[in-house]
Amino acid sequence: MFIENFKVESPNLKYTEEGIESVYNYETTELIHENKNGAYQWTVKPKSVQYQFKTDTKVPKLGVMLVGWGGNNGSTLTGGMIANKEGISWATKDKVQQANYFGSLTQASTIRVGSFNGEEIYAPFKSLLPMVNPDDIVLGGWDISDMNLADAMSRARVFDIDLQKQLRPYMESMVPLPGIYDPDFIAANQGSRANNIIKGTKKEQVQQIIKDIREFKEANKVDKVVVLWTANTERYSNVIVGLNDTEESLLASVEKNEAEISPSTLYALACIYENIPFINGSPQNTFVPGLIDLAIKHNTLIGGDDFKSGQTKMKSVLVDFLVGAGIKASVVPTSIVSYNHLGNNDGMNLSAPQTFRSKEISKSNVVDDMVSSNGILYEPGEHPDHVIVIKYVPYVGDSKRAMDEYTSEIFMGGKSTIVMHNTCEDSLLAAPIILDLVLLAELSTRIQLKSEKEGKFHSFHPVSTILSYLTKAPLVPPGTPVVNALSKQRAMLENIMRACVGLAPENNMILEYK
Ligand code: NAI
Ligand code: DG6
Repeated sequence: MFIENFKVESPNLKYTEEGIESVYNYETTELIHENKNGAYQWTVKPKSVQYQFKTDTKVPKLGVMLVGWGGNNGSTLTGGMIANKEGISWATKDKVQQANYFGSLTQASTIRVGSFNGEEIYAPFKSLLPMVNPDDIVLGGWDISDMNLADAMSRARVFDIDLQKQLRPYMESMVPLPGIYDPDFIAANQGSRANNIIKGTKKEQVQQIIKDIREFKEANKVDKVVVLWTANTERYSNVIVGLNDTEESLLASVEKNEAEISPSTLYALACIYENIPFINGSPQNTFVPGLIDLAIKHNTLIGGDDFKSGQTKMKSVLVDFLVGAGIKASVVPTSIVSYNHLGNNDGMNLSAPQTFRSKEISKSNVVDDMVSSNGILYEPGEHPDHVIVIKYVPYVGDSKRAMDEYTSEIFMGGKSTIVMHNTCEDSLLAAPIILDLVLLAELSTRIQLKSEKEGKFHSFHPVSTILSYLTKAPLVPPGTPVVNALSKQRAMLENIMRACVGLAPENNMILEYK
């Protein structure tokens, strides 16, 4: 059964003028590792740590600035949000279609709140904590192409034509601000659309981005801004001692106008100075070590990398299932081949070897945690063969074809091969993820926590791990384990939000019926 909303009543929870305060017992383990006569012995001790959470429930008026606003993702998200807000419906050859947010964790998924009269009760994910309503978001951003959002939507060829016609009047006046363009970081084939460019040195470009954010905030009277990179995939920046390896070297390099500082790093730098959350939806290493240092110092949220939209999402479910199924009647993936072809501008940009390499890296590392979790199936250091292929085929436009083959070893040396083929518009997968990223980033800046050992409340670590469900290569603070398995990523996010309202993690034990 589905309920729209609920209120938690608990001695561990207090509703105050400012928000919600909860006390939460974090049940975890302590591991002890001893070398006894040359053999390692592990001891696991249950451990309970008390945490307090404080969530500011005042939902701000939010501005979202997209880098690459006029791209397929940017124009699709913009059109989708307008269609939802205005309640637009349109005729397709099958039916009259209503706008929706399918694919968005926050807007279209549910959480289990308990059992009632033998029935499981579910509520919207977004009912857990107060979140910004997408209808109230003000969108803006930058693009190196000056095309207005209505024309950009037509160029993208994602929406049905009847919907495009209805959206056009809302989007014609939306024009991206000039962006930072450096042809060295993206494919040469992007040069022809770069007609909307911020001139000047790198330092001046950062100053211009800061000015743009301030003016956007002022003009739209928004309380907060989140910036998200959905621009072209860049090549990796070289990380070099003395160039960008520390905060000091990075800032000095910007002063010196060093060529190796990428546009995405410059946008992020501007955001960190302004204490504006910055999310990287592409695979490149925007967050060079010096930038991470700076974000930590300024306590500004950064999150990334690369939207986890389709093929990789599936992979982080399937490989988790395969490896989690164990030995005997189980399967062991020994090779994964992910091929895809697409014909949008993203595909064209990725046809250059340097930008493809960024994507290859983010698409390849996604099974590491699952593989290393099972020493019965894999020797230490052993990995499945994992090959990524991306081809640019203009004819298919945004409708990406993704083909995957998973070959596994099953019981007694048998082989099992699973083949998947997916056809769908890439931007329709990415747009709801962008929305989730900005909503969750904003929410997480309103949460404070402290453990029983800490005297003062503090925000989450600025390198935001709770966004990892939405990213292919989750950026984590130094020394933090990377979790790629989709169900674990979702559980982490949901359970942290439950803790904020004094609810225990979802344990799926259903003991009341045992
Ligand atoms: P797109 O090529 O249609 O849009 C990118 C936009 O960024 C273009 O309009 C371009 O002019 C603009 N741009 C390039 N460099 C810029 C800069 N320095 N400053 C401002 N604007 C700049 O690409 P699309 O399909 O929208 O994808 C965007 C990014 O998202 C790509 O990096 C892609 O790899 C990534 N991505 C997309 C996924 C999807 O499912 N659609 C999933 C995962 C990642
Ligand atoms: C080709 O792979 C283009 C890319 O931008 C992908 O569409 C994107 O990274 C999709 O990610 P996923 O989650 O489907 O692997």
